[in-house]
Amino acid sequence: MAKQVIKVPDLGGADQVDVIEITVAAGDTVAQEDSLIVVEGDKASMDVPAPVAGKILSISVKEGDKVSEGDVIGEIETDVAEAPAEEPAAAPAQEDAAPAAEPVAEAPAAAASGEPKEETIQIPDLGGADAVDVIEISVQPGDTVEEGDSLIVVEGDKASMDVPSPSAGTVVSIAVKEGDKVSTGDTLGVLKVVAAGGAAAPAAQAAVPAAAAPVESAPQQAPLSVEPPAVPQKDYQLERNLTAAAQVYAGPAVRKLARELGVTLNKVKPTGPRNRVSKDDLHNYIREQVKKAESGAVGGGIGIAKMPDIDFSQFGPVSVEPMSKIHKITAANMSRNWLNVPHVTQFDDADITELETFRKSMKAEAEKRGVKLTPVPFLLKAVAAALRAEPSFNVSLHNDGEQIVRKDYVHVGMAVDTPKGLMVPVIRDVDKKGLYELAAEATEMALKARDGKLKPNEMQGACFTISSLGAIGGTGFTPIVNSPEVGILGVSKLAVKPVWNGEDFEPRQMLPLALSYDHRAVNGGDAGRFMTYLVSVLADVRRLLL
Ligand code: CAO
Repeated sequence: MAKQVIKVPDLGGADQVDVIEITVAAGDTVAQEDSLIVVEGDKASMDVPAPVAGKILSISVKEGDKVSEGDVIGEIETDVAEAPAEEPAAAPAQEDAAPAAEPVAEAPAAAASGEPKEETIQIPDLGGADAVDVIEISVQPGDTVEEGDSLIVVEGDKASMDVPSPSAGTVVSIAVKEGDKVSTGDTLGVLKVVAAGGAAAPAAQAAVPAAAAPVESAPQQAPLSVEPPAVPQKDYQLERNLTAAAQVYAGPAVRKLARELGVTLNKVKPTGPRNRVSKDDLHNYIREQVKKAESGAVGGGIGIAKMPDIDFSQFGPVSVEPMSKIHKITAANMSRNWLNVPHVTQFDDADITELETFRKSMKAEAEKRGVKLTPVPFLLKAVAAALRAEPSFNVSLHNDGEQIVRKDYVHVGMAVDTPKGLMVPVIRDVDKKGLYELAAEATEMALKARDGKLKPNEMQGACFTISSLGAIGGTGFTPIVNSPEVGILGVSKLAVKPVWNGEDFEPRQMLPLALSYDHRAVNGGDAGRFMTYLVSVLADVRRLLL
């Protein structure tokens, strides 16, 4: 075991950078290259990595301190013998960081005339890092930039950095996008440079020494994948015109963690120096979100407070019994659908006087065939016809929120009230089946549901649901859409009502209907047409033959 002093490595020419985050504490065990602290200069932030694996004995800097190359930041206990102070502790092979003198921006040879000149901008020397991620695009075509203004922000394993404009000018094009991987020499874009009397040539090269500085002075300790450029001559930061995302200040380790956790950084409240988002801020944000989720307060900002726990026995005698599995599933589905689906319910009464006359006339024949002809098979058939006539209801919203799924089959769910709870068996290809067949199938499915004999696939794949409370009673109710379906028909008890026929009030048998729909998928006009068609078919079932 040997103690080793940890020092700030080569900062690529930057001096007096801020310590913005301490990522370890005394006693922590770290692997070589693990981040110990995060420092930030004017143009870039970077992790200071552990030079060797070991146990942290102390960290002698704190957030807000200023440090320079060679400053001691702590001590580590390691199995590796400490290198002599003058020798690089872990001098990396620098083959990949060699091209110190190689120009990375084309010098505008003809710009001396003072005429605007289009200049290709290339990714500068990245201090040995290769294929780094473009994490932010700070400008867009047409933007005017000063020399040194950030064009894009890139991030490697250990640091993020701005890629500065080599000259003042107008951005003509940017050839990369967020998420791209870039390496030194890759084309970044095109800049129109206005040079006054030949001044543009040195200006265009200005970024080269700045970005190449770390290469010229090879890292003394553990190598950094991306080195920050040299501290600029003036405070370009003030002039930067960054996008909202780019205005969030965070170290690379925090950015990486945020990406891994899927957190949008500009939602996190920063408490670090210079309004920087720290790891603690990120953790606090996530803790808050989890707390909200557990209290049921999430879901598009609905902010519903959790129900209080109530001891009902204080009000009178009670008994507590477990909910059936079906009841629990129904409860979860109802909440999900109620909260996720913007519901609209449209009402109408269908005049089924003729349908009832016909149904009653067919009842005896149906019984001979062993089926019970209630209004439900007629409703199934009429709904199937309406789904074909108004296919706007025969859809589902794709989960990506970008697409709509149109169905070329007509399967209809039928809500069945069972002692164990609500079940919804599905009758397939309703549009292709006759009334007797539908009556038989509806009865069979209802019996199976009540006997708990439905198979999972017999409750899947519906395009639409019918919930009939007609045999029970009521004048109307608003059913909840059974998502991913987008419509449900609630049927109430048939009632004889006086209907004006133009000359007189006539007693007609009116069936109250309530059509609930998902307004994300279906518009009021579609619903109006669907309902009108449905009512017309129920009023005159001969239309089903058309
Ligand atoms: N108005 C008046 N009478 C009606 C009617 C209506 N809208 N619908 C059915 N009826 C009559 C039937 O004609 C039958 O009368 P007869 O025996 O004289 O012919 C009687 O009511 C009983 O019908 P049924 O219940 O045996 O059969 P059905 O086809 O009407 O219904 C089913 C089948 C499975 C839909 C029904 O039994 C059921 O479970 N309904 C409840 C659905 C439910 O719970 N929905 C709520 C979901 S949200 O919580």
